[in-house]
Amino acid sequence: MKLYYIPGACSLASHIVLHETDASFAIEKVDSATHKTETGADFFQIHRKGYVPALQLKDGEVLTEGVAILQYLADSSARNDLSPPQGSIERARLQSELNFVSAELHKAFSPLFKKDSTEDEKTAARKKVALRLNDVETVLSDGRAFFLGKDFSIADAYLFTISNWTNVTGLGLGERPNLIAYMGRMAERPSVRAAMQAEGLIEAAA
Ligand SMILES: N[C@@H](CCC(=O)N[C@@H](CS)C(=O)NCC(=O)O)C(=O)O
Repeated sequence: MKLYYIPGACSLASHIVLHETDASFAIEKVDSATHKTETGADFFQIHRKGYVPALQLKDGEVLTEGVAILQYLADSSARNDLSPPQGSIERARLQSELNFVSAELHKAFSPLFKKDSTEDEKTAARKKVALRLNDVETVLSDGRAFFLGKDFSIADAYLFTISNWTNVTGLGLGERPNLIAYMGRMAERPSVRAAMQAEGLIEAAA
């Protein structure tokens, strides 16, 4: 398998889960400005919408949309603890939180990254992000270690990746002690460190 990624973008969630599964995979960087990959390929020829993540499977099919990629990686892994079984209420809760991160948190950040956003759009985006992060803080305030409870799931890879954008946008995590502690725990997870190192976001341990 090959993951097309932009360093620190939402594709980091898929990258983290690839490390969780011990799958055999390669990564290829995409330049967000030129849409060329690091081997010189035109990324639009690989994924017509031109955005990451895109996961090229062994048979050549290119799977897109982060939530679908995360679920596919969990379901096709030898590990059975990255996602609850199909048909269970726990699985439905996972889908609920994956959709929350995708539609409510991830997309709330978008105006902060667009060059042509107005100041009003950016102010509204900051408010929306704050509202969504407050909700995450409420969820984590019962002392749970992970987003869905006591166990790591694919939702954590996605929540960590998007919440980490509070760094690059200068928003910070604010007065959210549970989220701050959660982000600290996640940042120490070997899969998170491995993916972040490979994307050049953090240095390798000395
Ligand atoms: N709906 C897509 C959105 C993916 C997306 O927003 N990708 C961004 C990075 S986080 C991207 O590739 N932007 C560059 C571009 O659109 O050219 C998903 O959830 O996978």
